[in-house]
Amino acid sequence: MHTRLRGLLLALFLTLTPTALGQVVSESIGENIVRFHASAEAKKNALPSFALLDPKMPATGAAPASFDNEPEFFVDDDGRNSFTIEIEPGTSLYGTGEVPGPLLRNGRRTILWNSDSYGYKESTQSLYKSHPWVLAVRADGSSFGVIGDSTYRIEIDLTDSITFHAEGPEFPVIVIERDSPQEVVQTLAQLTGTIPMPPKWAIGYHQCRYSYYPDAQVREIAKGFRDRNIPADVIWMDIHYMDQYRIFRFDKELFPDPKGLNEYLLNDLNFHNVWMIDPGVGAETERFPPEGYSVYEELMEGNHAVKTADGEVYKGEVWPGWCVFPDYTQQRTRDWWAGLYKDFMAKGVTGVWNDMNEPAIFNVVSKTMPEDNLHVGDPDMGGGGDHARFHNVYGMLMIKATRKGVQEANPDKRPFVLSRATYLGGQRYAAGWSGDNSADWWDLEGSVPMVLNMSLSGFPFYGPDLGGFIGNGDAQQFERWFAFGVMFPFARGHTAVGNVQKEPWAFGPEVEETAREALNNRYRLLPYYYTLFYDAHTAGTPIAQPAFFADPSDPALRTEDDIFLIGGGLLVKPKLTLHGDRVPAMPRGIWNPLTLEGADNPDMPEFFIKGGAIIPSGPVMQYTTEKPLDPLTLIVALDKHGMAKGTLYEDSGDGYEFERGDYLLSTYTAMRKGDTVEVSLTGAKGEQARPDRSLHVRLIMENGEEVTAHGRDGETIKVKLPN
Ligand code: NBV
Repeated sequence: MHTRLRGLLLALFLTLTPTALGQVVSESIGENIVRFHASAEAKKNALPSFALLDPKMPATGAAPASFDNEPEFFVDDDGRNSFTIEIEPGTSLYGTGEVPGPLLRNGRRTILWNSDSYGYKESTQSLYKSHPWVLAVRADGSSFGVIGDSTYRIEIDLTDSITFHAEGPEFPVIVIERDSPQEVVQTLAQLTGTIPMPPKWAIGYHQCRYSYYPDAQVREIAKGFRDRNIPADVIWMDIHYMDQYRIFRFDKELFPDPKGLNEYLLNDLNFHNVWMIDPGVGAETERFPPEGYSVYEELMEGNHAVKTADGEVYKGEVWPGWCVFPDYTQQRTRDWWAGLYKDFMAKGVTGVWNDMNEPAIFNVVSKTMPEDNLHVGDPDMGGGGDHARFHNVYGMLMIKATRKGVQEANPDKRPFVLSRATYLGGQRYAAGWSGDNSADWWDLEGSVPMVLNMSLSGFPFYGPDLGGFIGNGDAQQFERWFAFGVMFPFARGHTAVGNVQKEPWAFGPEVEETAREALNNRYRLLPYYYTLFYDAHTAGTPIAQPAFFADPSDPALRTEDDIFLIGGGLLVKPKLTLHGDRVPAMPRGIWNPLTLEGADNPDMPEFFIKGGAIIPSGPVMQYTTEKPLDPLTLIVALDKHGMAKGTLYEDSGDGYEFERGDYLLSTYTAMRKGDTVEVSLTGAKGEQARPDRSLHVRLIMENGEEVTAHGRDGETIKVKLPN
């Protein structure tokens, strides 16, 4: 090329891109998964990944020549390392983790910086979690996903392209190309990890409050569920159980015998328990005389604390007053932290709740620790660095350590940990919730897209504080929220100190009845939910799914967040607005109205089953392990070919024997033959013997009417179609 022309073109290029960088390096890290670096230098200096299962994931070869979805790297006017991926018209953008507002993220800006965002609303730019991830669905339904693999503060700008601006050094960009959004999300899970299989009790209903105390109230609330026949599995202990807010310590007056309490809950009421642990360790001050708070002493003696830029132990104010903070970037500190759970769990604790782990700090404008604080950082995470680098992964490293501790304390049980802060990939360690929402119709409605975008960001085990954390709300709002909210993967009622009581019965008999019906439905559908958790664990398939998953090429569904799917087969249509004045777009094809309990209750959601789906269900139970799955009821809807298919996963509900074959994964198939439908077992995996049990079939017709038939599991059941 003529030198002057080349010069001109280069000048033009440089004016168009704020600061163009060197030659982009691209490499495959899987089939149609390409990792891009801004330059060879950037590749050489890339920090290990916190998101990926393998922090130093090796390249598998050169990027395919056909892969043309390439980021353009540049440095923006603020000096931030940035990249842009252009999108074709008709491309819908989702993900970006925990975000307020609608499902569709086109036109939005999100700032990834884990923040204690009490009372967030649509304009809040940073919530508690950071997911540098965008899912893009093109007009034809083909899809791609983008990871901006940096832990620093990132601005994701989706105003007219996919643009990331990160405050730290140059970082790799990973692009996943697939035929459908489902495959992109599954591939994200392969790269960043799937959820561990939860204990079965954790997919039941959870009752929480900030806080139930003293222990007598905990007993009374748990018993309140059993006396009223309202299903529930777990009761939660918030910070008031602690002795002067000191973690791993119980208030001697309010909770004199935590072991006795936990034993009573489990043995007498079949309730599991979850107790809160925050990261801030109360420092010994005048308020807390040095009479031997071993957690603090060990932390100081073991040199486990996060330091200031001057190398002093950093102190920040949280619940106990001045606190010091474990530096979870070191394996030895995570091991120490994990070890603290030994005695704690020995008190019969069954689950742990890590709150405030952004980390949240009181009385400072930033609401967190200074960005120039120092973390030691093990060599495998690229060594130490400032808080600006580790802020967004602080919570994730905490739950990594917590999970390890909980696991080691009870090696034969599956841990349950809930976290407020986390980062892309954090689904490997804990479930999550949407923090301090409000008892407000905006929050009620917004809880659907929040759950969905987290699900689309590889984080399926998630839900909001049902009924709202901040404020009282009212009976109608609570009733509506509860009625559909217990269908979310993580189903927990919670509210703040000072609010009215918000147990299912607290708003009177009508609301109580709705709550009972809603929970009865959740518990009837437990076999389906448990199977979906297994699918999430093994294949990374999201549990709650957006309507557009039913038909990614239907433009009408791209913005639809008034309805959601549970698995591929069940559609939930909640009553989201006070007057029920919005009509959602429904997916095309066969979706038959499904009658569940409370079908004539105007506050209950409507349910639909997809033509072609078989949904396994069971008897109503008061807790997840109350009864054997007998009868097993298969809810069936035929597709246009007169076929349907579904699976059922069963195991002991806890422990790890399932990894050694002790499970049963059954495939059921329905087929229309003339005027009958035959439902049979067409596949079985796993070593667990098939229980000798009744099998019921509910064949749901297009108008919602149903025909039923009964037999034994393993036999073919024939259902006669009505004329
Ligand atoms: O531990 C108290 C609360 C907790 O109930 C809530 O769920 C967390 O998001 N916690 C925040 C601390 C203070 C809230 C004002």
